[in-house]
Amino acid sequence: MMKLYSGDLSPYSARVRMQIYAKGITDISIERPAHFGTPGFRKDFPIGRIPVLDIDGDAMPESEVIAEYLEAIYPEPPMLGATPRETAHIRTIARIGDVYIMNNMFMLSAQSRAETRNQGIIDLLGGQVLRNIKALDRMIGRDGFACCGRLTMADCALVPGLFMVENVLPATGMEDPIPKSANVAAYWAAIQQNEHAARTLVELHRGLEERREMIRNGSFARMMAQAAAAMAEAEKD
Ligand SMILES: N[C@@H](CCC(=O)N[C@@H](CS)C(=O)NCC(=O)O)C(=O)O
Repeated sequence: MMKLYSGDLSPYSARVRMQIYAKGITDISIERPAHFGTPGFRKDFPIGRIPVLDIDGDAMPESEVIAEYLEAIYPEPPMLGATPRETAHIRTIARIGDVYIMNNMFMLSAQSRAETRNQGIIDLLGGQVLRNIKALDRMIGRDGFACCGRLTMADCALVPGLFMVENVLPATGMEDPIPKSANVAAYWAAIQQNEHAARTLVELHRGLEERREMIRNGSFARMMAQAAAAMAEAEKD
């Protein structure tokens, strides 16, 4: 049985989970790796990030690569296009979700802690998010889906990206740009009604609540300090 190493709050993992739900795939178990964030995890998986798809011990990293692989081996229902042009369009919007929104939001997420905030990082990465939401506003579908009038891999990448924009960007002191981008706002309201998006969003919100509680009770800072010390020790070898 294949395993997806995943975490509730990981937007990249959420992208793959949403695709798994939308395809009705039931023979992939989804689990949080117990040693995630430790030197052992990096030893097993050189990139050291989730998601990872474990295919009988053969580890495949990178959400986009996993998504394309799953599309190839579970082609129904199709989440790419009916024509090469449609597929290119879906991949373009998915890249906006991944490269232009999620990547910047993931790097920004550490800036939500006021004590260690660096305004230069917020201005740089947050500025990119604002620019990219404006671009998305001109490109996004107007019928409740990212494109092509049905759920595609583009929606799977946008849903976790927009979740991060709505829920994490304000914690860095920046205003959420979604309400001011009419087409993105309409899409965001509509896609949250989709059952697969809604299920993924419940998990993302659960992960965010857990993380915020860990920040409040100090266990997140302790965990990060332990992880940094263990990594430094492992790198001496
Ligand atoms: N480009 C990667 C990014 C994956 C990624 O950054 N995952 C985060 C969780 S959302 C992670 O594992 N971070 C651990 C770390 O930065 O050490 C993908 O698309 O899968």
